[in-house]
Amino acid sequence: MAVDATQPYDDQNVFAKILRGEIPCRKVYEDEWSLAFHDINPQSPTHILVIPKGAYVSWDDFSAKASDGEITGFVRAVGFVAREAGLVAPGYRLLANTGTNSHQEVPHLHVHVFAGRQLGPLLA
Ligand code: DGP
Repeated sequence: MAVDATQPYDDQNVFAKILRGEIPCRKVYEDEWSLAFHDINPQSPTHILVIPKGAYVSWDDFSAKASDGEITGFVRAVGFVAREAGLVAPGYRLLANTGTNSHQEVPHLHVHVFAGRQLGPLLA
């Protein structure tokens, strides 16, 4: 079910459980601010999710409430993950679904990193 991006943070969401180590993930990268892991249902040969460690429902919540350190750390982590995976030269796409119309399903901010094939038009 799609997420209402204005809802309060639900600490029982699946990415909160991954952050607490209650359910496993295939980890790609972790630092003070961020965790990156492979999507369970990949839509491209490389499909990584990068999430902030803080409790933010969506891009809206994060951009409004996160500290400058969290925002800088998270943005740098997304770039680092893509660079370390060798995705810069072939190219990659970032996507952060926010709210009902975008089809956001997990109510913890996540940036999708899609790569490994020629991607289609932006709004498929
Ligand atoms: P979105 O529609 O933008 O909210 O994308 C949610 C993504 O999260 C979707 O591509 C599948 C992925 N996902 C959902 N549950 C899990 C999980 O338990 N583990 C992992 N690794 N990914 C998950």
